[in-house]
Amino acid sequence: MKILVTGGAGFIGSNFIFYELAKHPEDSIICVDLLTYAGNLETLESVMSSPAFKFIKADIADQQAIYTIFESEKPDIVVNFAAESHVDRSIENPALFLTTNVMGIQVLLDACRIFGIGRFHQVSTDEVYGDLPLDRPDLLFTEETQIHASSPYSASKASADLLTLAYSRTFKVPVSISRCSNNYGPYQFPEKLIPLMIANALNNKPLPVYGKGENVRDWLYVEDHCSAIDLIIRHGKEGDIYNIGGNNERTNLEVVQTIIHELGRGRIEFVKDRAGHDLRYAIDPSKIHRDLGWLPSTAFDEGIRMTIRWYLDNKAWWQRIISGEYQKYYERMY
Ligand code: NAD
Ligand code: TDX
Repeated sequence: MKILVTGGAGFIGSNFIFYELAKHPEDSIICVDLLTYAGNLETLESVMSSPAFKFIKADIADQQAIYTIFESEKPDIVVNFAAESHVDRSIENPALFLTTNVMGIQVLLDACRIFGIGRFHQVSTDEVYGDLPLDRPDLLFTEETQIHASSPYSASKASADLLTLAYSRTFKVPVSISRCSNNYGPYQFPEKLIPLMIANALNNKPLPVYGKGENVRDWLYVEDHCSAIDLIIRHGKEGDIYNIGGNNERTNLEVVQTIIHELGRGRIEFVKDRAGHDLRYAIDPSKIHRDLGWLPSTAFDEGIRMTIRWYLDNKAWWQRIISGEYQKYYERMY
């Protein structure tokens, strides 16, 4: 089987490529990525020379480029990770989020419709459901929860989900959607909470916690997200949505304090809150467990230790990022 993975030079996409090549050596992967600030070919170094892997630099919103790839490569499955993925950047520049996350997916779905596909899988997020109150731990997002996006990022991802479902109903494109909670693990860009805090602590910079640090996120080790997507694209029902999460809720403050404890260093600085900051995300993953037998295999305490170890062992990877384009953005934000 030939799997076209978009956004494979980013955090989750690259981890998915490693997972697939190891688990299904009979399959081949074509990675299509624009190599934006978040895409890093260095991450894919270990698979670049594999005969089962091919990299193509292209923009998912570039119709001609995408049609040419579909025509020449004839993929069996498309897994779409490509996106602008950072909420704070979407508050700074919403337009880019619409171009990639909405127009880009329309181009991909049209390509699937025109050239044919076995499955188009959209990698979505729990953020499309909006947020939950902090004082109602009984409430969780299910697949039936109404879409209620808060940020330009989550609105663009919700639009992508709606387009995916529309192409399924109108054009009978075989689709599936997964909505996952916050991921963490190796190769995450150091603008997201966990790698930013690790990098700042190691660079003797303050750890910027938004507001009072009371917001809650539901954390999942990236490999568990990859195993869930692998199951959905092979055994998931066409047209279905699957929530993915590990029942691992933590306040931001708890996460940052864990990192400080594990590293033995780091100083918190409470900073201005994010505009429209979602209070709490919490996924009910019972459908994917019931229907596909999926369960996460990495507990948070173990996952955070493995992640910290990875950032300690791979300083060159993230130090290069911090000294480059990201630095300019970082200076504008703080
Ligand atoms: P990331 O920012 O690390 O990677 C995104 C990748 O997409 C980069 O390699 C980038 O170069 C590429 N890209 C961006 N615009 C492109 C375009 N126009 N054409 C082709 N490639 C383009 O993101 P991530 O954290 O790995 O997230 C991957 C996907 O998973 C996203 O769709 C995101 O919405 C979703 N998701 C992320 C999380 C999370 O916690 N990180 C949770 C749930 C869902
Ligand atoms: O410096 C920071 N300080 C801080 O307190 C940063 C970067 C974040 N935060 C807070 C904001 C959030 O409550 O930490 C929490 C996590 O922030 P992010 O890492 O930016 O993630 P989040 O906004 O929750 O979105 C993530 O999860 C869902 C991903 O970035 C999305 O791509 C995914 O869809």
